[in-house]
Amino acid sequence: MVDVRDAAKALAGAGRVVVFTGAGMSAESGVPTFRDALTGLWERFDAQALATPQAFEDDPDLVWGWYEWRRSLALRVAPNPGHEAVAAIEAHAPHTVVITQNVDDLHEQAGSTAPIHLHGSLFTPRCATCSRPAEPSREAAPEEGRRLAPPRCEHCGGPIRPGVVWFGEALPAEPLEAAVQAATECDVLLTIGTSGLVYPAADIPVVAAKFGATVIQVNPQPTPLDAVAAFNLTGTAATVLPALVS
Ligand code: BV8
Ligand code: ZN
Repeated sequence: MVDVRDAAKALAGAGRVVVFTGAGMSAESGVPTFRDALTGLWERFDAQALATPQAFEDDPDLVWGWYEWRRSLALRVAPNPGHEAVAAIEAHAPHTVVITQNVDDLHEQAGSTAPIHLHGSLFTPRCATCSRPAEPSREAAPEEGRRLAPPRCEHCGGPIRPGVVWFGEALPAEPLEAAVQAATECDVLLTIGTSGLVYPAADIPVVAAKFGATVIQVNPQPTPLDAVAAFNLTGTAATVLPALVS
């Protein structure tokens, strides 16, 4: 594991670090990814087909039920040693910026102070009509794949939707700007557990490399980001990351 030692040296010597994470970061906590463990509902429905405004319009109960099942799962799981290693990196290098594509709160639970959520969160529902923030529902979550009618907005009666960014929706401007800014300024960018296929998020490691950062990738499979990574550490978040920070 010479690479891990050299990557750990590059990381330890970095002034500004960006940690960029995808679904693989939460896999060892028991949260299925989009492309690997296509379990249950995701066998019958392509996650991409469900994560769209069209799907919510066509079948709000199916989409709301799917997200409420995912939220109930996110509430039951715990951060894994990979999330803890990311929080340790932040403690060691105060100028660390964590950017995540994930909609769970496992980085926060592990102690990351203010991760940038490029694709929103399961915990910030809002009205699909007037955009007013809504309280997360107290209704019992459905089992995987069951329909559940979304609650209605107290203010305008519109349907409540998950606070995530769907395919075809623009990313929130502020988080995206902050993420790109951090990518242009960092010395090292760690990309962990992302297939690097969804844009514009997938551009973040590419921007960092273009601005001279050393990119370290942690992933069990090759991805398009192999091309910009100076270190490609083959392995999982919960096993490789603690070795990077020990
Ligand atoms: C937009 C929230 C425009 C919802 C998600 C070019 C430029 C801009 C846009 C596009 C473009 N080309 C195409 C587009 C459209 C589209 C897109 O990128 N499509 C792809 C499929 C080609 N992009 C969009 O629609 C974006 N919006 O561009 O809007 C616009 C502009 C102005 C005005 C109006 C519109 C919005 C995209 C956001 C979609 N929302 N999530 C939800 O969660 O339900 S995306 C979702 O999928 C995730 O957030 C993540 O981003 C993506 C999945 O990727 P990963 O996180 O990488 O996960 P994945 O399962 O794919 O891979 C897991 C990896 O982990 C694997 O490599 C695996 O090997 C590894 N792994 C497994 N186990 C482990 C592990 N690694 C480590 N440890 C382990 N244990
Ligand atoms: Zn409303």
